[in-house]
Amino acid sequence: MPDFEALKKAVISGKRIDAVELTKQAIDEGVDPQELISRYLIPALNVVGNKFEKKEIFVPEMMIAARSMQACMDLVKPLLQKDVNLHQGTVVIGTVFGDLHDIGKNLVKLLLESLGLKVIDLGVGVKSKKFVDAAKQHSAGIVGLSSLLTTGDPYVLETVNAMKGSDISSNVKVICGGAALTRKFVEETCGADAYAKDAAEGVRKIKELLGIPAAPTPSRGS
Ligand code: B1M
Repeated sequence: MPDFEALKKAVISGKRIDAVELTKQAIDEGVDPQELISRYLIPALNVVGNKFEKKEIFVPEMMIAARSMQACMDLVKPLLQKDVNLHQGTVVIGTVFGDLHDIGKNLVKLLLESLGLKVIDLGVGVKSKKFVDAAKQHSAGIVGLSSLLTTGDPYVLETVNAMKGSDISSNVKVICGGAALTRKFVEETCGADAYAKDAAEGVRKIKELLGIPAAPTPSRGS
């Protein structure tokens, strides 16, 4: 069995080379890449967040841990990119203005691309106008906002308002996710079409909003 606890520890303590080596081992042993991300890599960063909150570590350590996670994600990425040529629709995605966190956004992007959706990634610190302009330019069916900081709430609201007040509002749905957000704020206060608590829910809701049928559940014994 791959040493998952060692992998978590390597990410938490920012030992990038060890983290990469342990990820390679897990991949070689056939561990499911999505499980690797959701059961070990994301929880490792949650531990980092808790340590930061308790002032046991500071921004540089948090940054080094994030880089280790990203190096592991780079290894997992090709395993998730399967049906990239299906073109089932276009999604514009970005982290809201004032916020530089992008690991969650990148994960959502990766999962969407693996389903054959075209993703226009606007990066981090994105202003509301840029979301609207990109949605128009690319005839997107969905605009996805990521927000990790509570100070980002006004920009989430501003961006949803800008999308809903634009002349393309009837063609584009808006979905928001990220640790700072709640369903109530996103759907009731901002009036977005959907909130997603994690990447898997985000992908499922984006498919629903675009009218893409859910994958058939394998029948018993198949
Ligand atoms: Co920052 N940071 N950080 N940070 N950081 C948090 C978010 C924080 C909660 C840590 C803490 O205090 N516990 C805290 C925010 C507190 C708050 O606002 N309530 C915080 C802070 C305060 C800060 C700074 C202000 C610190 C400072 O400078 N004093 C600063 C802000 C800089 C800025 O943005 N302007 C800062 C900086 C950084 C680093 C640069 C060091 C680094 C980011 C590196 C990077 O992203 N490239 C960093 C990190 C790594 C974190 C933590 C530890 C981990 C974030 C992460 O990547 N998680 C984080 C604590 C935590 O979250 N536990 C923290 C893994 C990732 C996969 O999860 O992004 O939540 P997440 O995405 C999830 C879901 O939220 C969802 O799906 C993903 C997977 O399931 N999701 C979506 C996200 N976007 C979605 C979009 C969707 C759908 C789902 O549809 C479109």
